[in-house]
Amino acid sequence: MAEAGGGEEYLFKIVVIGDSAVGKSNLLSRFARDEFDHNSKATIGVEFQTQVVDLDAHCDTTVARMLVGNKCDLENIREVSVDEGKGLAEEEGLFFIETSALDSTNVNKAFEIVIREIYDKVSRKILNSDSYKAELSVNRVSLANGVDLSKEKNGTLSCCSR
Ligand SMILES: Nc1nc2c(ncn2[C@@H]2O[C@H](COP(=O)(O)OP(=O)(O)OP(=O)(O)O)[C@@H](O)[C@H]2O)c(=O)[nH]1
Ligand SMILES: [Mg+2]
Repeated sequence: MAEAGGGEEYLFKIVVIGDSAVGKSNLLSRFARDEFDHNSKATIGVEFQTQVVDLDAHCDTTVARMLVGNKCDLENIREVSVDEGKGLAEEEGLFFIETSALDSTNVNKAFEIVIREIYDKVSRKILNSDSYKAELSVNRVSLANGVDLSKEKNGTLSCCSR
């Protein structure tokens, strides 16, 4: 977690899987580069794209799963209703969202929900970890052992100031 531009940097890996031609590559390219390809070729193997995202808020497993219904711009030839999609997602315990890589509907939102969920889970895990708790109690001991506690009131010495 390096400091960059005043914030912390995390690396999240997102795997997009689904039937052929549902729009996985275009969802990624819309998110990472704001590009859409009407004639995109079938992906052979795996493709990688990266994007930097700002998280402005804090966030037991460190995996988040989401069911994405892409091509929601094609309302006139819709085969799966929103309710059907939601129902399936609920059964599987997944977030659900409909997107369009073509007109950009919900593309950023879909990725942001997944990233935020992972971030929340990681943060909770760290806060609950024994090593983090141990570190807190060590700090408390050292504060009680002779450090000028008045500094703590000024906010220059506290467990949360790091
Ligand atoms: N109307 C519409 N077309 C889309 C959308 N997303 C992708 N497409 C089109 O659907 C076709 C397949 O898109 P891809 O992104 O290549 O699909 P894919 O899931 O990566 O396919 P594979 O690599 O074969 O697994 C292309 O012709 C895209 O232009 C969308 O949101 N709306
Ligand atoms: Mg593809």
